[in-house]
Order: sequence, then C-alpha cells, then structure tokens
Amino acid sequence: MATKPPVYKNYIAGKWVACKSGKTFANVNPADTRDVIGHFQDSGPEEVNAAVRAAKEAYKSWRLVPAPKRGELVMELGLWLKRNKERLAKDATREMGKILTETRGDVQEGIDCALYWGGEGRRMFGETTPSELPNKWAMTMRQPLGVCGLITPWNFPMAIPCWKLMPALLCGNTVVIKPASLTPLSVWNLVKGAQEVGFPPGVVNLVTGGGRGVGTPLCEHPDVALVSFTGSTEVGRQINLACAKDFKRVGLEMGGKNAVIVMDDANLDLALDGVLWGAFGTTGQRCTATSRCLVQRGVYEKFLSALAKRARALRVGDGLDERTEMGPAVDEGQLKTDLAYIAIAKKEGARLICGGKRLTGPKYDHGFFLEPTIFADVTPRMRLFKEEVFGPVLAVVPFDTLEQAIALQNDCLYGLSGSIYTKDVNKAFTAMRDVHTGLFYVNAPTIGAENHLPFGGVKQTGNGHREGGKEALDLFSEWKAVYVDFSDSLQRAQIDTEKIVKLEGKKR
Ligand code: UN1
Repeated sequence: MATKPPVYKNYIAGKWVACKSGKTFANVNPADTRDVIGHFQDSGPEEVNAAVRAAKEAYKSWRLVPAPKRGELVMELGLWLKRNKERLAKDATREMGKILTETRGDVQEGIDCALYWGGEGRRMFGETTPSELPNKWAMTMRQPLGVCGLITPWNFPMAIPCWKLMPALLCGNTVVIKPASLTPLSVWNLVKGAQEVGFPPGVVNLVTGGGRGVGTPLCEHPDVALVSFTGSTEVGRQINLACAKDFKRVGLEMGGKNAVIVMDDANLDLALDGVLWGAFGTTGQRCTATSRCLVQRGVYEKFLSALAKRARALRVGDGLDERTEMGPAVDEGQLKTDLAYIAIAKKEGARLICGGKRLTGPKYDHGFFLEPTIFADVTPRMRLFKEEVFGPVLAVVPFDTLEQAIALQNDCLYGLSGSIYTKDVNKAFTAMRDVHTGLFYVNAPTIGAENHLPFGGVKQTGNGHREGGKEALDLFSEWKAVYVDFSDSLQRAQIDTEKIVKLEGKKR
C-alpha cells in the first residue's frame, strides 16, 4: 500500500510550524501526477510577518558574527549538500522532472556555490586609500543590508536558491525564502540542512505558498531590505514595481531568448552536440536555454537534417530512469504554453521539421511530455523568434554573413546568453564583442555557466545585478566609506586642503 504523502511545514524562528489557516497545497511529480510528493503550507501574510519578524530579530546578532565564522557555516551547509547529493537530486527530479544527471549537476552547483562563498568569509575586501588631509585614514567596508526576501524558481530548485542564500548569509543578512510552488521540497531540504549544520534560529526562514499569499507581502514588507528574484520577466516587473515604493534593493534574473550562431567553418558535429544540449537539456526550461539557432546558409540544410535526426532520437521519459535524455514539462500550464507556441509558429509559416506533439501512451499519459520540437525558416517577425517559450521548442534561422547573425541575435528584448561555433578566431572575437548579452560562449552551448563568474543578463533579462562570482557581493552588501581623523583637530575636507598646499609652497 502506498504511504500517505508527508506534510511539510514552514521554518520560522528555528521552528517547523504549520500556517494558521491550515491550508496546504500538493507537490506532484510532472512525470506521473499520481505520485504526490507531499503537502506544503499554503501560507499568507501572517506567516510572512512572523518570518520577517524572526529574521529581523536574528539579524541583530548574526550581522556581528565575524564573516569568517559565517563563512564556515556556509561551507558546512555545502558539505551537507555534498553528503546528501544523491537523495537531493532524486527529490529534485521527482518534483520538477529534469533527468537525474542534471539534478545531480543542480545540487553540485549548490555545493560549488557554498564552498565559494564559505571562502569569501576571509576576503570580503574593502579598500584603503589616502585621505586628502594629513593624519587622516580613509577606507571602505561592506555592510549587510538586513532581512532579504529570496523568491526562487522551479527550474534549478537547488542551485538558484543556493546562489541567493549563500552570499546573503555570508554578508551578514538574514533571509526569508519563498520557493516556487512547483518545487518546494528542494528548498525545504536546503533549509533542513541549514538547521542541521547549526545556523542560529531566525537566520534562515522558509515560507511556502503562492505569489499573492507570500510573494507580494514579502516584497511589500517594510522590514525587508532586499528582494532577490529569478523567474519570468512578467513577475519580475511586478516585483520591481512593488519594491520601488520603498526604494528597496531588487535583484532580478528573468527571461532569455538565447541564440547559437553556427558558421560555415564550424566543427558541425560539435555544434550539433551543443545545440541539442542547449535546446533540449532541462527540457528547454533554462533561462539560458538555446531557443534560437542561427545557421549560415552554406551548411543550413545539412545541419537541419542532422539536427532533426538527432532530436527525433532523444529518449523522452521519466527523469528518474537513468536511460532518459529529456524529462517532462514542469506542469500542465507549461505544456500548454509550449503547445500554444507550436500552434503559433505553424500559423505564422515556420517549417516544422521534427516533433510538435504531446506524447501519449502508457509511459506518458500521466505526465506532461512533449516531443523535442524544431522549426526551420523562422523569421524575425514571428513570435517564436522573439518570445521566450521555456520549453523544448527550437527556432532555426538561416543567415548569410556574421554581421547579419549578430544583428539577428541582438534583435530581441532579452540579453542573457549567446554563443558562436566557428574555427575562425576573428569571427569568434567579433561576436564576443558585438553580441549584446551578459554571458557568451565560443564553441560551447548557451548553457553551463560556472559559479565563480558573474551570472546575469542585459536588456529585459535583468536589472544590472549579477549572481555568482564576487560581483554578487554588490547585491547582498552595502558599501560604507569610513574616515578616521587622528590629527586631534578639526580638518575640513575641501577647505583646509588649501592650507596644506600653501604651506608646502612657502617651504619651497
Ligand atoms: C537558469 O537557467 O535559470 O548556466 C540558470 C546554466 C546553469 C544555470 C541556469 N548553470 O545553464
């Protein structure tokens, strides 16, 4: 007999608590919706208030813990993730569908992130600089902001919460996390890890629930100093507006419409591997996914037919089965969006060269499976060219010159990732310079950013902040400029400097 799915609680002020209303929501497996993973708290403003209160209280002492010590705990959490990697990967596959190889990578990204930030506890460098006045010292130091609201997505249910949590804590902030309602278990696991390795009560708080019940009150709470969000541009815009009223700091990571440029001279087998991985890895559900493939006319038809052949051969199925190469869409809504874009592309005259249908049959009927889909001859006026689908639907576009390819790549609202396949160093460097994105790859797909480099995009992908790398410090900490005058006299900046120059002049 199947065991009853567990009920998971919020974590507030160091205690696991149910929400006042008693309401919960179900977390189901998108590969088989009969598999209910658990029930999570459908929280509201009351829980948000309690969590923010706890985080505000804990902040008083957490900010004073020396950064190297905070770093040690962050590192402990990384080692906890490492010890539990396989279990965490399975939970993530079960709740969001991508294949186990990829959820192992997702957890690994969380581990890398924790180990990176743990070490940062002994850096967090500021600067010293000469003062314009004698016997005066000038320097900069980083300060935490206070309570951070972290709103995390479902496509990287472990890595992205870690990208936000680890630097936020390392800098001395306390946090309230609201995970995507499709993947609350991974973040619940992460918070359980934080409890087990000994983060003090109130430093890390978890509140599960919807955007209206939890997300909005978190953004509007006067005691939240910063909101960091990864998700759709549409929701990001609402968050930005909600935070603007109080001039809250906001870090936004949103949509993408990333293109790979395949030049005539490229290693075509390599480009093929890269485009397939970029387009259909994670079922196309990465903000860095390859959703456009721009191919130079000389190799266009040859590349297209090889691509379609390889895409048709991809094994679609349950991500928990090690043989599967592509899992399901995350839920019915995403599947409907994918199918809607397929219908739109057909109507607009794009040429369907493979896929295009929902998969059916005993292996598929209880999940949200779609064939890997490729449209050829997509043109810039088509919606598939410009709009993010977030599914396994690739648009292929022919071009004649590198300049055209770069213009096509830049012709969209987003600017997250880009890539070029070529053996010509001049073309590679030209594209590297002129493609307007926050990430760029040469002879590699648009996905696969590493943790110690800044991650983020330009245009409507982001708002100028970066995650990953030391650049994330600028989001999660605030600069303070400090002056120490040890002259024992009043020295007026910009005024008494005159005297110094004159004195020096007289001496001469
Ligand atoms: C995302 O798609 O939201 O670079 C993040 C990559 C991964 C992270 C993707 N390391 O594809």
